[in-house]
Amino acid sequence: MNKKWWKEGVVYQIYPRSYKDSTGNGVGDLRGIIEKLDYIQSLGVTIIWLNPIYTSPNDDNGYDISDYQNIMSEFGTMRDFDELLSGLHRRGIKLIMDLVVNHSSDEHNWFIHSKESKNNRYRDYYIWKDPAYDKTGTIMPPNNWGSVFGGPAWEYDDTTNQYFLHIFSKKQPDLNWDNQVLRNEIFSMMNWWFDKGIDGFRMDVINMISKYPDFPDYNNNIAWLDNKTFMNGPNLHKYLKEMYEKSLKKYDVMTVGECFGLPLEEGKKMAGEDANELSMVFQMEHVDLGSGTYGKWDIVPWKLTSLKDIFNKWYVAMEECNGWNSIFLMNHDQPRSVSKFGNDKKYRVESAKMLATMKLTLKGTPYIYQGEEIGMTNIAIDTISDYKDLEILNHYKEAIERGEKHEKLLSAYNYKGRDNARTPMQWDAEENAGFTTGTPWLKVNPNHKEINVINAENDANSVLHYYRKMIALRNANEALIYGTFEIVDYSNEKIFAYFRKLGNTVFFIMLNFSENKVRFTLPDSIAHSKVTVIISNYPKPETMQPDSEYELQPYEAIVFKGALKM
Ligand code: ISL
Repeated sequence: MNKKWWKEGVVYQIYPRSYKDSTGNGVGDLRGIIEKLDYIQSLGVTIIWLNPIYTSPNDDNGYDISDYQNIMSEFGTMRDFDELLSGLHRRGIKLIMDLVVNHSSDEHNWFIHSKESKNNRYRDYYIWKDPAYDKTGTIMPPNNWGSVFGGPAWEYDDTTNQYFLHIFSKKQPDLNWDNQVLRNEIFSMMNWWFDKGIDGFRMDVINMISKYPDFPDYNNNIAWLDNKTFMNGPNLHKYLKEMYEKSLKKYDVMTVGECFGLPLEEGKKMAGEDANELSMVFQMEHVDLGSGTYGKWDIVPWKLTSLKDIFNKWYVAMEECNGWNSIFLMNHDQPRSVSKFGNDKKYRVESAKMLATMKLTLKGTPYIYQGEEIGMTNIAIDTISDYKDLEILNHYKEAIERGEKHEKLLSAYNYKGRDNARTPMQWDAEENAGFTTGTPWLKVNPNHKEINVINAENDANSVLHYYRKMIALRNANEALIYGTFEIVDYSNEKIFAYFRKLGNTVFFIMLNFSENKVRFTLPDSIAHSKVTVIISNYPKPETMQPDSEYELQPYEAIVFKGALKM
């Protein structure tokens, strides 16, 4: 397996709207990020992923782009961007941008022209279809696909009497990747950013760019699960290879493709070492744990063994193709990791550190989402108008019409809603958490009085200091990057324990995912050996000679390294 900077790096994801507002208009911006560059560097991270900062009417917070080569005015100017990029590079930090090319905004010039007539040169940049008709002759969308954000995935346009496809909101029409001219426009736009000096792209819903050509109806109404419609279509790999040839190959860059509903085999074809497609993918199976048969808002308990299964099968798959994984527990679309996978009440600090230990010791590039490094939690919202996410707002409207109960819906949103991740970054205990001097665009979590960067800096036992140590540990140990991964006591529902091995170096990691004390039988190679305790979230001696059994404290994480009898 080849060594690469992006395998050895640690990524910090910044959601600019919620990071730091430098103007007082309540919206985070590029100059706000520039103010925080020293803080970012102090974490030890080496790569930043910025959520979309391009010109956008913000129907979906920048995931609806109207100009791919300009900066959203709320966020600043291209000069601010250039300053941010050079400020990062000066500090030895790379920058990857969000590439949102499954769809554009309906306010993009391409779409404005595309709508005008059936035979203009932009018509075929988007997916237009004739209406279908039911038995009574009533006009119907071309098929039964629903939009991820509610309602049908087709919008009728009476200028030309056709429907256009929008898998997301109707202000996010899907681009037609079957059109070579459109593809070339996208590749040259990518090259323009690479020539400016950026270091890669995170690619939004990239496995949706190739649709099944006959646009078949779903077999069921759970879109993500149906693989023969708009995901993983027949030309996916052809288009990604073309992107590689016409753009990626010319630069030393990193790419990560966001892929819902991605079969392992497809993932291998994308991220394998010789695939000539992407550096890695975000498979989403583990963040989907806790969703029932009816989808995201159907909340069911999740099991530790399922989490192990997912990490393990993607580990094995990537070993088979010499590929590389991404390791993340949340992003801007997911609830806070400590609220979902840890315990944000009694054991917030312990469990946030335990999750940090896992993220930085699994095999793959780790991603930290802003605020995760101080153990930020979900927010409790009890008024629907305090939510700003269109996914929640659209779902609420439809669900209430169907007769679902307000309380049940709010509790689902409080647990899983995307706004949990998007509340402003908590810098201090002051009003608005030091995020803005104005009115924040989304509520600040009231727990910022306790959970904030200043408090964390001043507390030697904080999640923040622990993150710094974990990042430094991973950066300094090749075995934690390139070493093999081997789970011990697989069926244990409370403890996730595993080896990382490279050459003579062995790490043994034990993570307690429960609020109980748990006795764990150590593998023979560890029991009765003299081992170094590299790090733990509880006070521990520097070396130990553990018995055959080790008792873990609630949410304990402990990493042994040592002269082990292998
Ligand atoms: O969880 C989801 C499905 O219910 C969505 O939030 C999912 O994350 C999304 O559909 C795919 O994500 C990406 O594309 C979207 C954008 O809204 C997300 O923020 C982005 O990460 C459309 O561009």
